[in-house]
Amino acid sequence: MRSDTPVTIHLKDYLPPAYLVDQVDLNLDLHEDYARVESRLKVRRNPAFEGDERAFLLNGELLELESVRLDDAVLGVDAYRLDDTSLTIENPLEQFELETCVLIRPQENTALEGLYRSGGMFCTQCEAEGFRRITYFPDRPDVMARFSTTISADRKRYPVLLSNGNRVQEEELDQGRHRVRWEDPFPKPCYLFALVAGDLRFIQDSYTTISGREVDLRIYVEPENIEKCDHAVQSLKHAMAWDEQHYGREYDLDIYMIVAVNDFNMGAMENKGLNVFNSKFVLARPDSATDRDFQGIEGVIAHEYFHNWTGNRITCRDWFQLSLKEGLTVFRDQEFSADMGSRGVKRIEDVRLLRAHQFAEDAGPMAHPIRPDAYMEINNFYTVTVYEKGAEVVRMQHNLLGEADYRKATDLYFERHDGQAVTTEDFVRCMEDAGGRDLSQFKHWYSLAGTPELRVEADYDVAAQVYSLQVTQHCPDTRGQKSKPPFHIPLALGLLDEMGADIPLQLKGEVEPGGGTRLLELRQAVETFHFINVPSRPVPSLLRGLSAPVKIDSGYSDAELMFLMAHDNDDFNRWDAAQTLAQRIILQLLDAYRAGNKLEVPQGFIDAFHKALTDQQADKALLAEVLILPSESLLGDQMAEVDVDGIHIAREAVKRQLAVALKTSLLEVYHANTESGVYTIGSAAIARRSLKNVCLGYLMLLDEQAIRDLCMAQFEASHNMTDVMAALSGLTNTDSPERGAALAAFETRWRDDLLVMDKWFSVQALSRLPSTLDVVKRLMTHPAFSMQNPNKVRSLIGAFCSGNITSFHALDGSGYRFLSDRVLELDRLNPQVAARMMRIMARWRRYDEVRQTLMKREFQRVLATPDISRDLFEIASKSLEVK
Ligand code: B3K
Ligand code: ZN
Repeated sequence: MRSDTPVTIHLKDYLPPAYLVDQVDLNLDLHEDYARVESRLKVRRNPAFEGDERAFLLNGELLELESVRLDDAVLGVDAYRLDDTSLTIENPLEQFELETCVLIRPQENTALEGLYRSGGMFCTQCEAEGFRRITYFPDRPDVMARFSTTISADRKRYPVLLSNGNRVQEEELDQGRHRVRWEDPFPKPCYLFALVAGDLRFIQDSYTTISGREVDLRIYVEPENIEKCDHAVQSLKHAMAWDEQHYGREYDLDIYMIVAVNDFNMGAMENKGLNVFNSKFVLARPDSATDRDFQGIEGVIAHEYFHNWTGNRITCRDWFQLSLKEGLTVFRDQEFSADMGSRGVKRIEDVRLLRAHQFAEDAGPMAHPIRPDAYMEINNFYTVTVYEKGAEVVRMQHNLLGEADYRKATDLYFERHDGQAVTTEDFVRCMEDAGGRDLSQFKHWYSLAGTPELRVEADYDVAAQVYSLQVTQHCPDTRGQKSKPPFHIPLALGLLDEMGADIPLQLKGEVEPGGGTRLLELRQAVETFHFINVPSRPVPSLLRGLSAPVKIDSGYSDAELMFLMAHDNDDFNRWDAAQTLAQRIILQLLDAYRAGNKLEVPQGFIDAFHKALTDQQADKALLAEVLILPSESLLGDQMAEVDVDGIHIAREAVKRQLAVALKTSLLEVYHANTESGVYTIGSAAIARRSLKNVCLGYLMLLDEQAIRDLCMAQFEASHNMTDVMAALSGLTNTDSPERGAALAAFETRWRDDLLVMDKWFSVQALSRLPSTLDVVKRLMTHPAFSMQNPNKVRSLIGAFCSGNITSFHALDGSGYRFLSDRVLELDRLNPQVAARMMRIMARWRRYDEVRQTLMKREFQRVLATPDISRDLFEIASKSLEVK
């Protein structure tokens, strides 16, 4: 057990800082076994602070304090207070300069927070509270200061020394060392500080902003990766242009740098002028990266770039406001990606993620509003809720205001709050002011957790030609929040006539009909809408584009779903109808399986799939999405108690029967979309590859030698990683000689490429074959694996525990034991990653009693372990809390 319970921080206790810092001058001296950090702060009392507090508190962790000087006089030990997490200057003047000197040990930092080593380089990660591991500082985002950073290090080992802003000075020192000084003209919170030192190469490009300023763009990587940066730099230029066009935002420094590092806790970090990236989101070449990787890079590069305005120029007042920058920036990157590729597919992917992970989080013990009101460890709140639901909440405001007013509102936001640290309330106020709307009820979306549920009942009056929809909303109770008030929900819908065309919509009381899609605004628990002049009973297309992050029970018949699947002019809803139908069929088969009956897929469903597959006019990208059945975890979410094995059996049965029935068409579509000629990553080519590979996935279930040969041929002939991985993954699920041959060939070809080896680990961890856990354990001893590298942990252990549902949930509890063993091991090295892994079991109450007991036991064991981190404690204890 931990000897103490970590403190909970509450939003309601927020107080502005008692002191502000105007200027920070840092001096970092990097050595092989330590670094010395001198800091000089210009501090003044905050005029806006009204409390009595006179002390100046600086956070600091794992620092060895060497000296403190106040206005150039050395402070004796009785003039300040020091403990494990802070340094307090008791009663300073209204204005003063404080100098501290500390020693830190980047080489021993395996938590990858603060200053640490990754391979041969030094790098930093400060968000959320890593800066306090570099020096003493009021580490909170509402303290914004100007920074200068002077770095000195050995010239040979670390020829490249980088920090935020502009390089202003460089000099040679004795003993082969050199020194570089950087100045960042923009005040920023310390979480945006960054430093990199290493033997790096860079590719250089430039971008001319809309007002004609030239920006130097550089991507720094280890020498062997210099050929893999083109896509990243192109993506950056696209993002810069997009932000000028869509938000009127221009870049503000003369240089923009991105550095790729191998050891990184998350995707990337938006430090001012110096983004640090997980190399996974920078490096790509067609032979080493899949289409998804290319898209991921484009999206993450854009996301971090967009933060320059939404996050850096305007930042968060406190960490409860995290969604202010993350929700908004995710919405921005989603729209950017939609414009770069296929809008329909992008929305489908985003909604898949939202439903699979965010809805699940919202229904479990870790449920929290997008603006949480309490936390123990803020790193545990970089969640799908804050990010993805946060983006949905911005999207709803965008849709409620409409494009033009939304733009006015964001213009106002940038004008009103530039240079400030603000709250989500401030953001919504701009939406209200510019849009002329009252969003007070809408704000429940920020403060209440849980996924609202809509129930729709329709009635058609033939004589009056009136179609009525009664919509009931309800939000389930979540941790600490019961009986919630109704939400303000935008509900986009259309009504289809018997030909499948949209009926022009006219609500009772309106003089003229409007367009085919209408955004209704729900505000009450139960509301009825009457559409007039509806000539015959329509089929409603509800919640088009998922216009709100809610669940909906539309009461469709199978026939209506098939009709929508074939005719709805909303791409998203066509896909959604297919998903709902597939889900229904799989759950029906599951019932049959439990009742001991034969598992038979209804012919109507097979016909609907056949029709979709052979439709010559079909959009290939969308078709590929339609053919992917709902995931096992999503199906589990629909059940009162998750039936792990039953779901797997029913879903596989549907897939196999589709493959048998549609074999000829699947093969035709496969061949018709097999590329000949030059590889490109344009949308059309991506669509062809994904359609072809979905077909291959079905065909491989047939367990036929001819198909395996086809798959092996694709594996061997392909020059692009998308096709290679699709083939490898198909083969890895078979118990065949080709399996071993392909895995071995892949390993030989890629053993020196860290990122590609991640794929090799994952594909094996996800294999459907029995005894996969043993394989995973063996792979942990592979030379390319390391517990200290988060990408490796995620691609092997994470993939197995969260993606290999049947093996992980094995009834002997071996999967659970494996996870908690790894979590405890990791917690000593990297608490952030350990806590994230532990979340995989957070929804243990959803399973049968046997599994519940086994999982609960693991949580208890984790909690009983001495000195677990605050990160892990919070997840484990909240997961166990009585509901
Ligand atoms: N802002 C960072 C995430 C920091 C996570 C700290 N635990 C990346 C991003 O969202 O852009
Ligand atoms: Zn972000």
